[in-house]
Amino acid sequence: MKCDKNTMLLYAVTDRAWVGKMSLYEQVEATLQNGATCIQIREKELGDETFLEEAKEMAALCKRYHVPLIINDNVEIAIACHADGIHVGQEDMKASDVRKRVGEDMIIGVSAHTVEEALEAVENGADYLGLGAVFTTSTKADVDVMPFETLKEICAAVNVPTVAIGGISKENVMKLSGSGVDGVAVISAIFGAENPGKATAELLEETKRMVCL
Ligand code: 3NM
Repeated sequence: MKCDKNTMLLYAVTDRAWVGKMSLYEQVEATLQNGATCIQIREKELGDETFLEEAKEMAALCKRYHVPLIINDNVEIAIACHADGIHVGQEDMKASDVRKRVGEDMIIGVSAHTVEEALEAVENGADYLGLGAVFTTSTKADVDVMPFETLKEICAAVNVPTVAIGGISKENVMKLSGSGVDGVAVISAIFGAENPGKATAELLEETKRMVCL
């Protein structure tokens, strides 16, 4: 499966910091029921065995909703759970090395912060780009806020789908209008919400307005 720009529309990235009243599985199912177009499992602390168990469950869940599952950073887990894709940052494996390991069919996403990084990632075989942080965020440490102009320049410079990330909420998503991004990736706006399903539905409506759907 290759990456379609509609897949980027509302891209939900998990964070178990918000697990409490609902399990991560329940949170993800609620987002799927309310229109998330892509799910990324992002686990920074979990051991490989537990991560793989979770990834397999999530892969089966996403398949039921016909929504692609992307694994953050861990190529071996992505292969083992038959994920649709893998997402890597600038400090992780290069897209060209990931491609050698995962084969032609898996979606490869790469985080980029400048036009140079974006062009290099595409050259190396990225199927989509994650661009951020577009707003200040407390979810990830040490991220710089990307000027709107840079976001716009990157979107104009590349021929792959793009998704904005970082501090995006239903209140500010319209500020990305005119940037050229195909959608938004969020953590706290969905997983930090009291009701992740409702938060997904509301953000989806605003995001559709932002990309003029
Ligand atoms: N990557 P929230 S910002 C995982 O700029 C991640 O590359 C970023 O979380 C980047 O939606 C970020 O809660 C955190 O702000 C996104």
